[in-house]
Amino acid sequence: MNRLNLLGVLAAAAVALSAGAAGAAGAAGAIGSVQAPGQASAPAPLPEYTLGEIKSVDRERGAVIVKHGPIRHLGMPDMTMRFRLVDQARASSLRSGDVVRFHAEKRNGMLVITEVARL
Ligand SMILES: [Cu+2]
Repeated sequence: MNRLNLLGVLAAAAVALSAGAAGAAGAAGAIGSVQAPGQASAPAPLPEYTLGEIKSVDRERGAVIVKHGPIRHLGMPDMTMRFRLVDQARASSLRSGDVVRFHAEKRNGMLVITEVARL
């Protein structure tokens, strides 16, 4: 299996996982109606994860270049691009060639990675 096929399989698995988690959260919400006063009634939306491969790491600036799959919530097709890491020290634990699952979002007009895990 080549690397692109692997990313495709991982992407499908991530979608299945997030769908399962959302389903479980929905079911728990319907059954467990006990809530502490003052708590928000709606569960926080689950972050959407994207699969990618680290192409290079900029430790000085806490940024990475990632070849990533489509990111629906950002309206982005698959591409290779640079992201800043919110936790810039995290760059030191990432290596070129790592396959990762990450969450990206726009903060102050800049695209950043808020969470990243090696697979
Ligand atoms: Cu992109």
